[in-house]
Amino acid sequence: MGYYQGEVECAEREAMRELQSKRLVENVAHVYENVPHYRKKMDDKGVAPGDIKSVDDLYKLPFLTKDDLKDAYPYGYLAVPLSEAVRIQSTSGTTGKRVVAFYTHGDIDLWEDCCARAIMAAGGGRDDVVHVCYGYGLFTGGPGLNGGSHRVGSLTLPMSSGNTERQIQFMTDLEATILCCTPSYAAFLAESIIEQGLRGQIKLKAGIFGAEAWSEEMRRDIEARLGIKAYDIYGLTEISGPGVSFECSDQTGMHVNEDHFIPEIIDPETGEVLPDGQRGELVFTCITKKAFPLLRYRTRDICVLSRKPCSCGRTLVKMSRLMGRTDDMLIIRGVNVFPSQIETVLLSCGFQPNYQIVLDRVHHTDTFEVRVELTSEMFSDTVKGISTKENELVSAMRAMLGISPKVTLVAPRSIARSEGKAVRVIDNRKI
Ligand code: DLL
Repeated sequence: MGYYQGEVECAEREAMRELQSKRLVENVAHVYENVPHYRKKMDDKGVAPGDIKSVDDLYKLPFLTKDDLKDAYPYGYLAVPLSEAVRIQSTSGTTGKRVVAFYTHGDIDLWEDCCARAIMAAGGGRDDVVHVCYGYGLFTGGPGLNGGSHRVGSLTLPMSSGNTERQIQFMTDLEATILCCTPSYAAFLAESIIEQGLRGQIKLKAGIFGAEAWSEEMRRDIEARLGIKAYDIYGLTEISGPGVSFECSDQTGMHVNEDHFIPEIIDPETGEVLPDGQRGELVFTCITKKAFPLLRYRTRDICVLSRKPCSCGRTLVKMSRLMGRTDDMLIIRGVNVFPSQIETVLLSCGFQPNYQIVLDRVHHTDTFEVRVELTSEMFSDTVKGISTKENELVSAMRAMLGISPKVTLVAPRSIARSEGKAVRVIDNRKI
C-alpha cells in the first residue's frame, strides 16, 4: 500500500528529530509572542523561548490542560490575528463550556494531509469511493476525513451521521470501498446490512474507525461481518481532529504524525516523562499549526509509545490502541474498571458490543450492573440457556475485572444505538 508523503512517513529518525527541533523552536517563539496565557505559564516556570533549543528541551515547557482552555474560552489561545483564522471546530463535550479550536488555511492543509496519510495507509487511492459517516459540522470527524479523501483523489460521499437506510442505499448504489465512522456505528451498520440480506451487495474493502475506544475483539468482529480490514484512527479537536495518528496494514498501533505533533507519555500523577514502552498519559506538542498551536497538551488518554520497526516501512512512532482515559476510568468499589475491558469480555463470550454499565450507590456501597443485549440467535434460547449465559458472563467479568457485576441480559436491539460516539456508562452515584 502506498504512502501519501513517503519522505516524512519513512524518514530516518535523525532527520525527523532535526525537523522536529527546528519546528519546535519556531512554534515556541510564535506562541510566546502571541498567547499571553501561555507566556505567563512559561514566565511562571522560569522558561524563556531561548531555553528550548531542541526536542530534548521539551520537558522544560509547562503543561496545558482542558481547564486552561476553558478558562480562556473562547479566544484566549488563538495565536494569530482573527483575519488569518478561517475555521473553528469544537469538542463534543456535554457539560460546561466546549473547547473551540481555530484553523488558518495552512492548518487545514496540514490536517487534511494527515487524514490523507491515514486513507492511503488503509489502501485508499484515486479509484476508491470513500463513504464518510462521521458527523459534519462542529465535530472534526466528517470535515477531517472528507478533506483527506479529497486530497487522495478518492470519490468522497459526505454522508454525515444518521439515517441508516440512506447510508446503506448510497453505500450499495455507489459501491463505496472505504467506510469512515465510529466503530460502534460500523457495528450497527454491519448488523443492519446483514439483517436486510444486503451483505452480498456491498463492495467495502476497508474501514477507518475511531473517535471512541474499541477493542481488538470488536475489530475482528466488524472485519468478519463486513468482510473488510478495519483500521484505527485517533485524534482530538484540540490538536486538529482525526489523523493525529493512524493505523497501517500491520494493525499494531497507530503511527503518530510526529512531523506535526510530538507525542510524550507522562506519569499522570507526577507529570514525569516516561520512557517508550511504559503506559501513561499522552501529551502532544503542535509544531506546525499556527492558529491554535497547543504546547504540551495533556490529552487524558492512556497508551504506550513504541519505536520498534514496522512492517509497513513507516518510521513514525506508534501509539498503542487507547487503554482508557484518566477520566473515564470508573472506580467501582475501589477497583479501577475501563469500559473497554467489559467489551473485550462480551466479544470473547459470543456477544455483540451492545451494552450499558449502570452504577448507583445504595447504603454507601456501589452497585454495578452491566446490561447486555442478547443476539437474535440467543434470544430464542431456553430460560435455562439464558441464565447459563448470564452466569458465564459474570465469571468472565470477575476474572477480567476482579469484581463481579450483576449481569442483566436484555432483548436484541433494546439498547439505544448511537450514530456517533456510544454512551456506555450511566453513573447515578452521587459522590
Ligand atoms: O473524536 C476526533 C476523531 C474523529 C478521531 C474521527 C478519530 C476519528 P474529540 O471529539 O475531540 O475528537 O474527542 C477526542 O476521543 O481524546 C480520545 O479519548 C477519543 N478518541 C479519539 N480517537 C480514538 C480512538 C475526535 N481511535 C477524544 N480510540 C480523544 C479511542 C479515541 N479513543
